Amino acid sequence: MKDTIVAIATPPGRGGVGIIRISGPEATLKSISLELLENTSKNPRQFSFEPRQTYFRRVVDSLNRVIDEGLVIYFAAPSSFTGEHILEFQGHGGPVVMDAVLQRAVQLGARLARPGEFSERAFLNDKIDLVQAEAIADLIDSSSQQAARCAVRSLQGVFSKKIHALNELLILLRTYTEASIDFPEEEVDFLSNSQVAIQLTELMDQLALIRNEACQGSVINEGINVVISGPPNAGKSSLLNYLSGLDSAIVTDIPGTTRDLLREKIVIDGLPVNIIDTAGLRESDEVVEQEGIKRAKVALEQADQIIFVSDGSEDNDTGDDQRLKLLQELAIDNIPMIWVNNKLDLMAQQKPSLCVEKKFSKICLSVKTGQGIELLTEQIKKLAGFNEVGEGSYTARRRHLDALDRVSENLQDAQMQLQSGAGELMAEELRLAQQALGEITGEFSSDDLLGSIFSSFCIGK
Ligand SMILES: Nc1nc2c(ncn2[C@@H]2O[C@H](COP(=O)(O)OP(=O)(O)O)[C@@H](O)[C@H]2O)c(=O)[nH]1
Ligand SMILES: [Mg+2]
Repeated sequence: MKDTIVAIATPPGRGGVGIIRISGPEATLKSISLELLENTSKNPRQFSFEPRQTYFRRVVDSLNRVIDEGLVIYFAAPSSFTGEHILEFQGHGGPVVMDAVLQRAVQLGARLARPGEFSERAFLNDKIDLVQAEAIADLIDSSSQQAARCAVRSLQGVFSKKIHALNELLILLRTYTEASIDFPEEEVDFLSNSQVAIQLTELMDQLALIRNEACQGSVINEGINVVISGPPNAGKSSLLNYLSGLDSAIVTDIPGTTRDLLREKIVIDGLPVNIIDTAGLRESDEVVEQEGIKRAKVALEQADQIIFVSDGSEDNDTGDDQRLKLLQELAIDNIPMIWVNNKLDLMAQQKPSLCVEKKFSKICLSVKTGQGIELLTEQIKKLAGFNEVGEGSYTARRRHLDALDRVSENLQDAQMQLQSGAGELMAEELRLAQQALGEITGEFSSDDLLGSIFSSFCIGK
């Protein structure tokens, strides 16, 4: 039998109301509640709460001294969030009083819940699937209105439904394929049946569509990492400060001011962006600066986009070749790059401009006056493939994209096997595809995966 868990569900600190949640098997939950709450009924050993009704009760300690008073709500299994019996106590939201109620529940036999354990139980009891469980955490963590709206839609099952529809198509194809392998005497020669090829193509088209939507969803949910790099004194830290609207980075005219990586989270029209400012790249004998440059290079490799900032006012035109050379040294395959030619206010030609080249786009702007900054933010959105969030959008995670990519690989291999007439090998690829698809909703999932997902949740959820 499972144990009974308890946690404070409201955030730490002072608040008007604090909520304690207890979930577990009927017998233990009831016995804990009987001791925890002051008894008011005529028959003191009777658990008398009707499900989903509110009751005003006092929480008492072992000597019957009142710890707190508030509302009690009981949810009977399976009609509760976890699918188990749940008792919620809404008391006063002070850290000391909440902790006292929590400790009393533990004293009576409940165990402190691990982070995400309520959601994990909801998942294990089939109340929600894994995508929905993740959406709960994403909703709580969402950094913009758009992200929150998308997370709610995932929570309501919009994403899961699409995965299920894909799974249905896959099952149909597998049933047919496996049947013709298992019953060769029926002589259903499925390999030469063009219907199979058509179904497979349809499946791959659907998958590509969902992959695209999920990609948007993951960008909205997890944001992108934009790393600012370039030579010293170009205005990198000034750019971080400007974009974040904060004075986080130290700005001086002394080259080599920034050493540590500085991170700020901003939201550009609903797109969450982690901006990382780095030490200017140059040869240096100084140990601290060398370490800063080393860290800058590591950050660059993990970037989703790189902003290369240069001082465009330095030797105006002749300097451009040198700057371009530095940019090319910095470029990393498959990471989009924006060249910000800064200090437009000091240049002869003072109009902001955007010029899209094959390997990068070049924007002339001034961080000091703010001229041309919107060209940069627009370009960041564009490179992230970020469109306005539509009514059907939902959040996804990188984990889901990885799984969808594996499904796609399996289907491509299946197509190849089909073309070369290897029925059994095709069937095996389809099986693997279904398994990868099942990892998304949690139908097939290892304990390690579940552990890593739920442990990142907050306590009490
Ligand atoms: N005139 C002008 N000066 C700027 C501009 N952006 C930054 N600066 C100045 O350039 C110097 C170096 O800036 P900083 O942000 O520390 O550069 P970093 O070394 O690349 O981080 C500072 O004195 C800034 O005030 C700009 O657009 N125009
Ligand atoms: Mg700096």
